[in-house]
This record gives sequence, structure tokens and C-alpha cells, in this order.
Amino acid sequence: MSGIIEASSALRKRKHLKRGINFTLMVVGQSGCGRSTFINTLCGQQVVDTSTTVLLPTDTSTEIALQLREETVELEDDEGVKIQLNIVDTPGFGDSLDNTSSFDIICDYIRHQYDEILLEESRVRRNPRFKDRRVHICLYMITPTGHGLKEMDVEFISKLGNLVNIIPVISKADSLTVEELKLNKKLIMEDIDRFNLPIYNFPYDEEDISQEDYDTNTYLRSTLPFSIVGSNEVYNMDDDLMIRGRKYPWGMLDVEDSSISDFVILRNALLISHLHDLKDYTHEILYERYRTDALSGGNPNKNEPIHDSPIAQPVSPNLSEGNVTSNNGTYIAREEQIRLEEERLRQFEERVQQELLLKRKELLQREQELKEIEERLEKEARMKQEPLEN
Ligand SMILES: Nc1nc2c(ncn2[C@@H]2O[C@H](COP(=O)(O)OP(=O)(O)OP(=O)(O)O)[C@@H](O)[C@H]2O)c(=O)[nH]1
Ligand SMILES: [Mg+2]
Repeated sequence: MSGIIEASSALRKRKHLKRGINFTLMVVGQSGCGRSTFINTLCGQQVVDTSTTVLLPTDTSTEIALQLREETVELEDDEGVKIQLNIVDTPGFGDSLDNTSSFDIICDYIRHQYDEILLEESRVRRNPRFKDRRVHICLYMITPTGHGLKEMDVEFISKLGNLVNIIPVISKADSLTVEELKLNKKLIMEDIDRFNLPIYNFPYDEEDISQEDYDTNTYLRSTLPFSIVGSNEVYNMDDDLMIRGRKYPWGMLDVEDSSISDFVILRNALLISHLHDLKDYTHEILYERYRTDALSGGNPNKNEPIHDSPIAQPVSPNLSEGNVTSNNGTYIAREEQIRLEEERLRQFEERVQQELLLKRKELLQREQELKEIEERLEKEARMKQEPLEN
């Protein structure tokens, strides 16, 4: 009997591995901070275009709207384990004077994915094609100023850190010297402590952790925030060694150079050692809290520190007098919750529609430009031909 169970679990595992592990990474950071380059470096291939993403304000607003761009790439490790890596890029982030709407768009996106799971869980018949698109990790890129966190960084992490795992990273670390980088890391961690910011700091259960995992997690904690160097170029070195690096007049910098870059540590943590931990934490802690708040009529929008709120109980048909009032209250609160959810979804849809309109407008403009170029070329060709005919 146990043989059958083992065999079927091995089969399930193989099937799971064949399909690939689904993992979603969001990259947030101000324009030009190196988001696209990092994504390509992490995947070891050109996944996103690195031409500058210049977003223009719409006619009706001076604000630059943030966009969410999704890409999926399949990665495979040395042992043939596949990862379906969904990447959410955030061009336009932090480009406005007031970034509240950017924060809201990201917040809504993450909550929307939780709502989808909530809905799917409540279905009698599950959708076999349902895709879990919850964000398992949000890398928050800090520009290498040599100082601590900016006001916007503090606001973002405190607003979203209880909804999604946030790991802070210093991008373009090669623009700082080793000493400056050390100081920059220290200042950032001091700010994180001072403002009590909820980042993902490789949590573990003290009673249920091996010495090896304990050492790894402690080391990763002490390395935060990770410093990264990205590049879109691969160079063939003299000894036929291929390296992804940045070429400067004074020499070559390997993105994996550990004196300045924690890229290898971060890649290993994200895609190998902590991939399942990040998924588990998202499901068991972050989503569970969201679900509890949503079902108990609370407001999952609020950003309270993680707490052990009681799981909502199903409403019993034999209610005592006292329970009627409290369940009635819960019922009203749930109705209010549904109303708020509907309103939020309506706003979400509106934003998507607006984005669609904008894209259509851009497309029409491009078409018009193309037409004008064609006409000009035709005219030039005709003018060249005319003297020949005469
Ligand atoms: N020195 C240095 N430059 C980098 C690094 N990563 C990216 N860059 C450069 O920074 C510029 C912007 O990089 P992108 O990856 O396009 O940045 P982005 O955040 O995607 O930019 P937008 O999409 O325009 O918001 C490019 O010229 C990159 O070559 C890095 O680690 N170090
Ligand atoms: Mg980009």
C-alpha cells in the first residue's frame, strides 16, 4: 500500500516538475533604475526590451500613469526542474510628483490576484485551467544615492509590505565604491528598522529549522539589502570564458563579482533556495490574512502589522439570540465589503479601459506616421523618375 502511495506521489511530483513551478516576480523601481536589465540578467536572456520606457502624461492629466507589463519565461535548472517565471515590470513608477496612484495600481493588482483565488476557492466546480497569478516576491529597487531610503521608498514598503513579500535591492551597485556600498546598506537597514518597515527578511521557525537553513537565513538577513549589477551583454573572454558583464574604459566588471554585487546570492535565493519559502509565505501568511480579513468583513485594504486574526466561522443555522446580532453585523459588514470590492473592481476595469484607449491612440498615431513616411517616399520616387522620363 505504502508503495502505491509513494509511486503516485512520485508521479505527481514528476508531473508537477514537467509542468514547471509557477513563480511570480514583480520588479518595482524608478525609471531608468535598471529594472529591465536586471530581469534579463536574472533570466540569462533578453526577456524584456531595454529601450527606455518613456511614458507620457495623458491629455487630461499631468500625472504619468504607471503601467504593469507582464512577461512569462520558462527557466530550467541543471537538474531539469522547470520554473514558469511570470515577471511583472512597472514602467512609470515614481515618475509623478504624487505617487499615490502608482501605489494604488500595484496594490490593486496584488489584491486582485488574491480575490481571484478567493473566488476560485469558493467555486463548487474548480476550473482546471485556473492560473494562480499571486505575486510571490516584489523586488524594490533603490537607486544608489549613498544615502538611506527616500520618503517614497518608506511609503511604498510600509503600504505594501504586509500584502506582498518585499526584498529591497540597491541597483547599479557599480556606481558606488565598496566602502560607499557598505555605508549605503547600513543606512538603508537603519531606516528599515527605524520606520519598522515590513520587508521579507527570510523568516524561520526557530523550533523547526535545521542548522544549515538557520545559517543560510541568518546570512541572507545580514546581506540585506542586496546590491546588484545588471548587464544585457555577454562577452567572450580570452580563455573562452563567457561572462555577463559591463565593459568600461578601465576594464570589465562581471555581474557576478561578489566584491560589489550580491547578484548570485539573490538569484540563488529567488530561484533555488527560497522559491518555495516565498510561495509558502505568500499563501500561508499574506494571503491567509487577506482572506481572513475579507471573509470576516474587515477591510483587507488596511495595512496593519501581521497578526493572528481568527478564521471566519461558517454561519450556524441554530443561532442563539446574542449570535443573531453579531452575525447580522457580520452579514452587513460583508455586504459592505462586497460593495467595496465591486467598486474597486470597477475602478480597476476603468483604468484598464483607459490604458487600452491610450494604446489605441498611440497605435493610430504610429499608423499615421507610417502613412506619411510612405507617401513621402512615393513622392520622392516619383520625382526621381520624372526627370528620367523627360
Ligand atoms: N552602471 C550600471 N548601469 C546599469 C545597470 N543596470 C542597468 N544599467 C543602465 O541603466 C540604463 C537603464 O537601464 P534599464 O534596464 O533600461 O532601466 P529601466 O528601469 O528598465 O528603465 P525604464 O524602463 O526606462 O524605466 C541603461 O543604460 C542600462 O545599461 C547597472 O547595474 N550598472
Ligand atoms: Mg525598462
